[in-house]
Amino acid sequence: MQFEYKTIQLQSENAIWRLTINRPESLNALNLLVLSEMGEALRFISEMGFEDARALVITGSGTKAFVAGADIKEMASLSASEAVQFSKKGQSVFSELELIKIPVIAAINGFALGGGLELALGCDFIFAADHAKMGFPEVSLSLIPGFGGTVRLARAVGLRKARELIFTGDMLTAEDALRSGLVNKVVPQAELLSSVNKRLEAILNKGPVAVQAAKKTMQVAWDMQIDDALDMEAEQFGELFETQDSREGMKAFMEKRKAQFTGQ
Ligand code: CO8
Repeated sequence: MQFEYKTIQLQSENAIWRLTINRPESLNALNLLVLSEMGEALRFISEMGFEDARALVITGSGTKAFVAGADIKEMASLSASEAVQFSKKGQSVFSELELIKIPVIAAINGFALGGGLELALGCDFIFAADHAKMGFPEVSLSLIPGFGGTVRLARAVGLRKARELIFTGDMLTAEDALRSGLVNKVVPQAELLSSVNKRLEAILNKGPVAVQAAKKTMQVAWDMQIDDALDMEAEQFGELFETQDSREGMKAFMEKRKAQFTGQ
């Protein structure tokens, strides 16, 4: 399938989609067009059925940068109200990413700065190449993160570490990021996409409706009071008992065979 995007590339293999931010001349910086095209691509993928879309990998083109932030050259001329609009546009695309049904893995192949790290934080997991560097350098521009970073970084690494990173603008190496719990795994650049695919295999063998329910429950319950969150978990747990896959999963266990899931 051919797509007409100018700033991203979208491809799929065996129902695993890969979205590549493709502006290498600007270290894949996010401008309004990238955000619009990403939003369009996410809506396209989210309308697909189980057979056609099982997971999404997000990466940047080349080996130098995942995404080096929002496009500073485009941002420099924004008025205050245009900056609010730009911020809200990025926030809404990354929230769509967070809520898309299928698992999403960020494959950080170089610098992930500012808006780039905010993009990665909207993904379910982060894998990083060993030369990757990440951080929030916005204070060096006398700005703050504006695509969700002030909220999501604290949730990922805790408020104290997040404050330190955002107040100083320091960059973390991939190994530091691993130690902080910001990334799940660090691998050599040449193995980045194959490692992501290998991890995805472990997920794709499992009941897809259950993985989606786990994603939704963990995402939505995060903002709830504990009693409401536990109610939601119980409801989602119950709903799975209405699926063929959960019957098949439990039956296969008892019959000592591998379950055949259909996404129903
Ligand atoms: N925006 C636009 N262009 C960029 C960006 C960027 N974020 N990053 C790099 N580029 C461009 C450079 O200008 C350069 O272009 P040119 O050759 O035309 O001068 C090209 O990419 C290559 O970059 P460098 O020559 O700088 O490469 P280096 O290897 O010397 O340095 C760095 C790499 C360290 C990554 C460096 O490019 C850098 O510091 N980039 C900016 C990083 C940054 O500050 N990111 C945060 C941006 S602000 C942000 O993300 C806020 C998000 C929320 C927005 C809310 C809206 C209001």
